[in-house]
Amino acid sequence: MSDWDESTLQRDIKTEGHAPTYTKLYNATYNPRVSYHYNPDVSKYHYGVRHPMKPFRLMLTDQLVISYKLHEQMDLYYPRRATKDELTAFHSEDYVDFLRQVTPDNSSKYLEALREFNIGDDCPVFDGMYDYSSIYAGALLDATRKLISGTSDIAINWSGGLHHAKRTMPSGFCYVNDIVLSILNLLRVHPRVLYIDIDIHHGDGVQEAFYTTDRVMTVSFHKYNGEFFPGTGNFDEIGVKKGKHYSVNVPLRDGIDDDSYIRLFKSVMEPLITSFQPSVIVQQCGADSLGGDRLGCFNLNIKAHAECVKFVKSFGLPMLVLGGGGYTPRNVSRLWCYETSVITDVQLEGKQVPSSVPFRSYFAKENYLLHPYLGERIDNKNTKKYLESVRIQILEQLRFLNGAPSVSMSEIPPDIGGITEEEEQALRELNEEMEVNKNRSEGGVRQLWDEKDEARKGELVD
Ligand code: V1D
Ligand code: CA
Repeated sequence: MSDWDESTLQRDIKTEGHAPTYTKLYNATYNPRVSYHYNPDVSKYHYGVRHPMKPFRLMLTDQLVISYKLHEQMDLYYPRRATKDELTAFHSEDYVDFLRQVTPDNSSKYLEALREFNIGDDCPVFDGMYDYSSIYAGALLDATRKLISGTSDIAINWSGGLHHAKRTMPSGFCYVNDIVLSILNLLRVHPRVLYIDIDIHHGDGVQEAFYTTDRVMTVSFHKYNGEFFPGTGNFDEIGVKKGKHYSVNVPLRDGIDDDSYIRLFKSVMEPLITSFQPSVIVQQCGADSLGGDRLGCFNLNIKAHAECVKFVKSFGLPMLVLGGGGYTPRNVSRLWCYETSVITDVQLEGKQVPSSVPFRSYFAKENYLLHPYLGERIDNKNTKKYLESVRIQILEQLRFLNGAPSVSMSEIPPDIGGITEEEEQALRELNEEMEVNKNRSEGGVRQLWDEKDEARKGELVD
């Protein structure tokens, strides 16, 4: 497709409909099976007119993905909702019951509970709030099952990534913490889970849930000045007990640019992945770290954000890719569509979004470009000296890791449901084998895990 002058030339939509929308890039070494998990019902919910979280951005994203025909490169799933039992694997029963029962019409009967459960401007009671939460959580559990069964190498759920929700309360637009639910499931089969969060806000809910364990390493890049929501995420939050050193925080100032962000991201993540040796990676790709975001204050362009996803993918580990924040819907959808193309190894054709995109007028402001320039809008307060000190402090923290912790599978979390009987049986066998071998050296255990990862692919069918 050419980059034509919109004002003088008529689009020939019929001809354009046959033009290729992407070129497949063949990768000789790694061709992951990618699955895409999207329940269109999630985009129908509404937090309220003045609220910045707009679930319809998910519909816009899906429409771009489909218009570029990226569905041809993935297995598509229409996931079911999460059940109450699945939600209470992390959340308290009282809180889940409250979410199920309260509505805008009956909320006056729940005044005390509204206070107790931190309901307010950020997390209002809106129509269908429980259904919305169980839809996005169900989508991530579906994606997680595909990874666990070994039938996907990378599973995408742009509706997930609501990283602030706590066990007994919502926080920062997040009611249910789908990420924690997903990681609890992954821990049943994976010795070490790495969680990476590039939303501009600190991934506090996920960090808190796994603060005492060395089996989940959480890493969040975010704006930090002690006041910016949620106010946490300084260097000194490193985890406690067994989890000490397994929470990593990268506090950034306003206005960080593409080159500095990518350089810092790679220079931290490369040694971290090599040292922790995760067997699976969950990446939250909040789009509010883009330049021009309604709530954000960084200067990142879409390609820089996506470079972080590409870099993580290059390690060839099973991966869950999630959404998160993002408050300029047209940029959110451009980003997540482009990241879908990076994950599926295709190059999108043309500079403008396809003419077949419904709601194409949303992209008119930047002449329909897929990659509008989003940089240099905010003064960059991250000096070279500051970024170097951030890098050094984090590398210093990584020195305490002493390689990957070996794992006794007796440490798996309590039954959390959502796994089939067949998978349970395969897991029992794996755990028994692990017990037999628990006196092996650390290197041997790691090798055993590799062997088991291979075995699991055949044993666990979806
Ligand atoms: F601007 C608003 C208008 C209406 C309602 C809320 C907001 C708003 C903007 N920023 N709320 C915030 C943040 N809250 C506060 C607190 C309220 N004060 C008393 C302090 O500053 C919350 C920002 C949440 C960000 C969520 C997220 O992007 O990290 C996310 N990730 O996944 C899903 C959401
Ligand atoms: Ca973050």
